[in-house]
Amino acid sequence: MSLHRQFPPDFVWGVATSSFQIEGAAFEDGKGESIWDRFCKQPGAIADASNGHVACDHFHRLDEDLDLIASLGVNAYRFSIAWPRVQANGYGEFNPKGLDFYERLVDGLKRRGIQAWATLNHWDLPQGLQDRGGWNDRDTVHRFVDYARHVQARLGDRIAGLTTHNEPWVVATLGNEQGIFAPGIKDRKIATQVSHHLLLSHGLAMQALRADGAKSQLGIVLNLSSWVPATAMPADIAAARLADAHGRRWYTDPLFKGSYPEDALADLGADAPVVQAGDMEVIAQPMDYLGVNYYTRAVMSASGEAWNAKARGLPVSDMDWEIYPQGLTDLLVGLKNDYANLAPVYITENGGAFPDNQIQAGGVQDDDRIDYLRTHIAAVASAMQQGVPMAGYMVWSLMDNFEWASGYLKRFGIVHVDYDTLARTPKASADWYRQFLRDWRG
Ligand code: GBH
Repeated sequence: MSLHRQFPPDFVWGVATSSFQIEGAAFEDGKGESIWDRFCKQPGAIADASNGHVACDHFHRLDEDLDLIASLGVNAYRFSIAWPRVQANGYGEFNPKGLDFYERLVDGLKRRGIQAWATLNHWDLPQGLQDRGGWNDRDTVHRFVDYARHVQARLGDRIAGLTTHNEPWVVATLGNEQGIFAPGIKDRKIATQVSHHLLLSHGLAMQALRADGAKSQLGIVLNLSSWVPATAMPADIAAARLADAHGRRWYTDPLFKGSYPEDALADLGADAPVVQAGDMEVIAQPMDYLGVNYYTRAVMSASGEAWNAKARGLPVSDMDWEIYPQGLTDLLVGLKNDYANLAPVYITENGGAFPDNQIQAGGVQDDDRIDYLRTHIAAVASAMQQGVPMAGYMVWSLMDNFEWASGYLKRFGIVHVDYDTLARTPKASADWYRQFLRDWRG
């Protein structure tokens, strides 16, 4: 059966972006500094020494970008709201002008018949809160709940899906343990406390938003992989299991079972987070959906040696991440097997960075990206056939953008962005996605 026929008529198809990566207008209309604005100033932090001051200038090109999204034929658009735009310091006064922008965005989507999927935290925490300890400080949890309620009060009636956090693992581990992302802290004890506070703020926000009469579907987005051993040796199998505990079950167990995994806790020892009575029950609020971001699998060995897919001649993207669609099916089926109460699942990000060396007279012929998308969408179909409750799929990303520590050097878009002129040009993959969706609609 052809691929598009394998998806039901109510399936949600989208493209995804995030505020810091596309908006620019970093200090306009009262926007405060975010931890990423600050982190970009740290020498060596960003590969091309760039920042988010202009990015794709989406803030000033909203209408053009809305038309672009509509031209793809998607029925959903996933974006994020920059907290420091809505509340400069993350505490104190809210800035109505900040929400004006997102109101124009959701109204523009509504006019075009496209569902709005909004994420409240895609990493750009107000620097004002970081100065008070950031996610390591339990008070930030309550500041987040206030911010979430404020956004819902103004826009909630026009948002189909509201996501508390994007990839808490990245914030905790890359931001606070490895220090390669903002805020650039290298402390495992802090990182685990950060992860706990992110989860707690998710649960408290879910409760508060529902008490306020939420009209949107509420959930969280996790970056998940398929953790597999490099060999059949017991030590490698154990290493893969522990990596799965830290990377996946650390988040999915609290959300669906109300507890942290014992093996990860034992491994953390004194670095385990401080958990107060009642926290775990709050985190385990039933969710309307789980968002999953998938890019690659993770191959683990007991030696700790990194798996170099490229050196092994395996297919990789421009991030050097292995292209492994089967890992997406394995991951999804694993979630269904591990959690009887699993919520409907949306793939909220999937896509690949590919170098821009295929620019031709007519545009960008990114066949490798088309292959990536087609094979991963097929992997979703396969999971669905195996009983995983799949509800949607969103491509990362609508357009080339600020790829965090890689700056503007890595391109994930199905639309090309010329960073001199800021012109947008759909790549062949955008045409492919449009045609795929046309076929699916029938
Ligand atoms: C997502 O992060 C973000 O939500 C999005 O903003 C970003 O632009 C996009 O992906 C592309 O990066 O490091 O070799 O072990 C994804 C972050 C990517 C972190 C895969 C873990 C594992 C590969 N994750 N990564 S490796």
